[in-house]
Amino acid sequence: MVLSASDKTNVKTAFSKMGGHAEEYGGEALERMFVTYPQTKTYFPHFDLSHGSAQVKAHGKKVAAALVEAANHIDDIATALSKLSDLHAQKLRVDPVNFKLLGQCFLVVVAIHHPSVLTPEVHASLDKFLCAVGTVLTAKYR
Ligand code: HEG
Repeated sequence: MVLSASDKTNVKTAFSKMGGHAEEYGGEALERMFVTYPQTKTYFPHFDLSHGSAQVKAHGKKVAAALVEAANHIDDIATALSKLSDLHAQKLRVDPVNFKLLGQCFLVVVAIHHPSVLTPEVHASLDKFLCAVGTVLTAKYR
């Protein structure tokens, strides 16, 4: 998954337009993932997954912060998310298909809140970026 120079610019611009909202978008993306793809709930048996759950919001903040970190270090996402990659590989072992599902949900949330940001080009760049993040988080599975 090679991001071109314009992909990198598109991703950084999109996140800057999201501004401080990225954190709540993480929670909204998670809620959509749990409702639309209920099999993803199996990884969170210890969470309250009901609408408006504080745990989902708090987790969404963490996920979004990791995405922002990756966007800020877009030339070396593997290093930026190295610890998170260890955690997903050694402890969480989330099936890689689920990263695609969360990525799609995140795109939908961006589309809802920032329809003018999500041109086809930016959509494609964000999709590549989210795939790259998923690849990093599943790269150390053995
Ligand atoms: Mg993962 C924990 C990021 C996809 C299931 N995830 C975490 C944490 C972060 C994170 C930052 C907290 C780590 C910590 O506490 O140190 N996750 C993250 C990203 C993405 C992702 C950036 C993809 C964009 N995660 C993902 C998916 C699933 C999943 C698709 C399952 C469907 N994550 C998961 C679980 C935990 C984390 C079960 C532990 C939650 C907890 O017990 O607090």
